[in-house]
Amino acid sequence: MSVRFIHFGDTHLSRTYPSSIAPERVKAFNSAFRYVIEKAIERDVDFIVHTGDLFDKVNPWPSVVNFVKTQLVSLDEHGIPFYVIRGNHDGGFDSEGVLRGCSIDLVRHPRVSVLEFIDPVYDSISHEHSRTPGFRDYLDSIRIVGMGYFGHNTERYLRRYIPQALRSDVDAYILLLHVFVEGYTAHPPGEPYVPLSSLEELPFAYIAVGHDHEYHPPLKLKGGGCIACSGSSEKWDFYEKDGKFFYVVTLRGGHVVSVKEENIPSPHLTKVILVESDTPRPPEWFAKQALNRIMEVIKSSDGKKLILRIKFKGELSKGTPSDIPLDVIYRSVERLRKSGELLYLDVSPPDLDIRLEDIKVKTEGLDIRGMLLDILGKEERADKAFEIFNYARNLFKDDENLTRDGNLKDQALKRLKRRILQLWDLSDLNGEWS
Ligand SMILES: [Mn+2]
Repeated sequence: MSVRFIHFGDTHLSRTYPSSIAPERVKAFNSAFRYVIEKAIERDVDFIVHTGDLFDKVNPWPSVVNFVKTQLVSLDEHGIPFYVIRGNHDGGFDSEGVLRGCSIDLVRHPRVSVLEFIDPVYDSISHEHSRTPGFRDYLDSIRIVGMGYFGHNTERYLRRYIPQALRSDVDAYILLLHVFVEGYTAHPPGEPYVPLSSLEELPFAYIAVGHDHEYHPPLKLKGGGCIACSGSSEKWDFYEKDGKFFYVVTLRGGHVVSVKEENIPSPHLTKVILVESDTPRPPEWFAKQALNRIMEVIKSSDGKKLILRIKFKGELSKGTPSDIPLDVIYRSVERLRKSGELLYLDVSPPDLDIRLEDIKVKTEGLDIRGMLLDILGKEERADKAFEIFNYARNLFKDDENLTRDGNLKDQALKRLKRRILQLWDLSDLNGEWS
């Protein structure tokens, strides 16, 4: 028999970043989710597997919870089961490993019987699934094993729950994971992962992987199965690659015969614009270049709304990063912001080398006495104030006088006060002011 299903994940519903355009972003994540559900109905697939991080947070917006329920109701009307596991964003356990609230619980609905939340720990303590912890069968022919997120304990849980799930005479096994897989996905240092070698020999026809937000092409395994990571469904931050996908998987006779990726469209174009120079340039150059690049991106935006971040890199030929006239950029894009083409723009802290010699000249050249004269009006007063300034400056130069926070210690402060009293001949105040 032939079975067709959709695999996607990391939908991060209710993602509110960047927060100033939270409603727009929440809508974009919803629309990616709706797109895949509609495709599932249109293609009349047998079921859907979701590899975790359904929601971005344990407490999603109520409107988003409602939205998901509506989508599940329409899957229900078409009889398409929705198998889902817990991602790290969905909650489930606190840092002590104690079972807590999980966002997926929020979308249970009396009208919906197609939602199958698979989790060995939740199942073990439930009335309904305690005898099938961590797995569900589709029509007695396909067993879907779901592991959810167990952090650094993942391998321990895999060893505990997988063998007991594999004792049956179904046509095929499918595994749902939410963890980095070393040898297939990224695995950032210090992050929990499972090695591909520990999965390769298991009798799974298809291993669906979530957690890594980048798409990875399906990989054939030694044991004859196939592993695939769909990535997230909408850019979660500025640094994810363009292009978001879901998979349509066909199984025949217990084996994967095809895995096709399909694009998930987005209403937004989220991009980092890197303005970089390999020769030293003045601050104005960086601003002008950023503006040109923004205009280029707009031309190629294809009607999508822009979410942009500017990053400066290189060396300044004069001045400091704060001399880059950002106001020129913001003023120039105001029209685009009003027309709605530009949703969001920020500038990340510049990574610019500056010419230290220039900066030094600038501070050394400050005319402190002149400034004091402007404020105090008379030469004699300015001279006294300038002497105090120098006295204080010398106190600050000696670490012995300073607290750990860089303030003057009591003893040094007393010396400074005494000097002030002396200079202005206020010694009769001494008692009150020491
Ligand atoms: Mn995720």
